[in-house]
Amino acid sequence: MEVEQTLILVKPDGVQRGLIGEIISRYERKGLKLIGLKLLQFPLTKAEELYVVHKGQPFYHRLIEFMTSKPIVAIAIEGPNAIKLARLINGATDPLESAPGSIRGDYSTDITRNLVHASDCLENAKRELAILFSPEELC
Ligand code: FUP
Repeated sequence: MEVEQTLILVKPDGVQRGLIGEIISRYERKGLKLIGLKLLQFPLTKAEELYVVHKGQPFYHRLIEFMTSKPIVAIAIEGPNAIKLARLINGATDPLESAPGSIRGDYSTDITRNLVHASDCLENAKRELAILFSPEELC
């Protein structure tokens, strides 16, 4: 059982729809620990850094525009197998595959406006946490 840290983002649609509390409670009630939390307007350069692997994809510009359009909430989470667990709690990217009970499965029908982001592996979790949090911002 690996204790891991991962990055979660509540995307602009989650903030605008008033779902911050509902979303955070999903990770908390699972037993994952919040070690960093902030509301911010996502700077363009940081959004591009986060989604660098998607550069060139047909949805890339739409995604960057969406992520920088309104405030987001960045959350650092820690716990056993936190990376995989956070992605299970979020649900699949495709709205036709996100299971009821997951955040996307319960609240979203759209592949871009899908409420949440979570890092997909240890390497990306480290890289993405460093984009959103300085070491002293993590408790
Ligand atoms: P996920 O890991 O579930 O957040 O999904 P991906 O890393 O595959 O995609 C990152 C983001 O790109 C998604 F959250 C939304 C966006 N995206 C689209 O807008 N259209 C697509 O066809 C695929 C992804």
